[in-house]
Amino acid sequence: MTQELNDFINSIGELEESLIPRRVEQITDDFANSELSEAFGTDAFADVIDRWYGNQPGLLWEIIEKLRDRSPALASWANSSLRKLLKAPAEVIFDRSVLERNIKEKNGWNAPDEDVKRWFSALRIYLHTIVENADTQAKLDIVKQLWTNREGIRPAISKEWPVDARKLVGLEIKRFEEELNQVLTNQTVVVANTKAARARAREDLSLPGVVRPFGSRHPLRQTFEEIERIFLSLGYSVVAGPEMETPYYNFEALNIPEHHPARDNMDTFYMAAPAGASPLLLRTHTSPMQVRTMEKQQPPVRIIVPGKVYRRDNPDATHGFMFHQIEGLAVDTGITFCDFKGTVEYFVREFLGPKVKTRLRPSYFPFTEPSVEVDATCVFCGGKGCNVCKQSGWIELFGAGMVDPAVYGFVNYDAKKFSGFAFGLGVERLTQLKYNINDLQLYFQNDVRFLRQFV
Ligand code: FA5
Repeated sequence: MTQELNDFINSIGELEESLIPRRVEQITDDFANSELSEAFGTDAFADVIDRWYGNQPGLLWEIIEKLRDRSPALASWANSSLRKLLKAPAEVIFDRSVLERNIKEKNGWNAPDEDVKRWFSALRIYLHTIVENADTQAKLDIVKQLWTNREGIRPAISKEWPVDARKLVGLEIKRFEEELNQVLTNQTVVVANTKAARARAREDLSLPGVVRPFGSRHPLRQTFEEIERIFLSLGYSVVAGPEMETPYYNFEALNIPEHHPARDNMDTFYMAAPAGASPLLLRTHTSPMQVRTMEKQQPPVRIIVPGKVYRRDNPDATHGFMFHQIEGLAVDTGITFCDFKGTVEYFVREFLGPKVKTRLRPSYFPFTEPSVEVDATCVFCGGKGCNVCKQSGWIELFGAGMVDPAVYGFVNYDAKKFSGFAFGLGVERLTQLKYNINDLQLYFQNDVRFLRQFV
């Protein structure tokens, strides 16, 4: 039985869960009906009790704990069903059929005192064993309930004694209960002291404190916040726009008609649309918010638009299929190219440092005219020429330009009265330049060895 039982206990972790209750019940029945019954009345009884209920952790507690580890459902099943196992010794000791036989054989209740005493001393062995081996208050509570509950041992053994035996049994129960309470109280103190001692043993005030690592902001978030701070200080406001756009806002209203070659390098992901509805796409840049903002308000406009954009680009060291941009737009009366240049220079100096110089190179965007690429002197070599700037001394920063009057036509602005400029910053690119990061994919891999450098 013991070997079989040990095998069962060891296998609880792997057994199919639905089979476990049946198996535990079977073991409990076998135990109560054979091992325990056979041992009762012999010297082996104390040993059997000790093996099952004492003998830290004891087979009983071991089964309960294994079931608890296994699943909450088994834990709650175990709590109720193992009560049977806990009651088993008391049932064996006070087996009614044995008592009845005793009465019959002795022709009435004539010499049972030693028997009654023997039963209570067996009960004493049993309950004392589990109390003394209970190492938590929860286990002690289980024992207390086991004695006093409606379904517990005391009610079960208190009833239906022959008149002649009642006095002695009543006395034995009373004596036993006092003793049990005493043992429970003692063990409660032992458990509390052990717990406190364990806690004390763990506390070593001379040890250095535990350093809890703080999280930190992602480098891209830091760039966003830095750029937002710079433009907020110039009187810009921050607005957000939808990542799912219509082709109209993403292209047409920005002066990029269908079949215009400028769409080629901005291929993206299109959503299926219901028949007749205009398809939606993942925006390829933050520029659609220029149009959406101007549709809603008349100048003066000074906004920046941080956000995610998407393109059908293959991921590599300088490209992602998802990346971040910050759009800028300023429209008012009398805004000139000089204002544009001054703003760009101020931004670059604030972002990359006072020593950095800027230059503008002619470029092309359908929604700005003239269009430029803004370059900065290389932050790594100070303009002397190095690997990063391919010996040119300059690094390309972002595209920009004066808003093309054609765009004003889409938003009902008077192109004769208003003028302005726009720019589109690639956040990954600017962060790469600022911190000399050679691979854009690092931003998205969540490797703490990389991220920790930006704390
Ligand atoms: C544009 O997207 C324009 N909307 C910018 C603009 C706005 C111009 C307003 C004029 C006025 P472009 O396609 O060059 O431009 O992209 C802008 C920046 O996004 C690039 O400089 C680059 O830093 C970044 N970028 C472009 N494609 C990728 C990509 N696949 N992965 C990461 N960054 C990218």
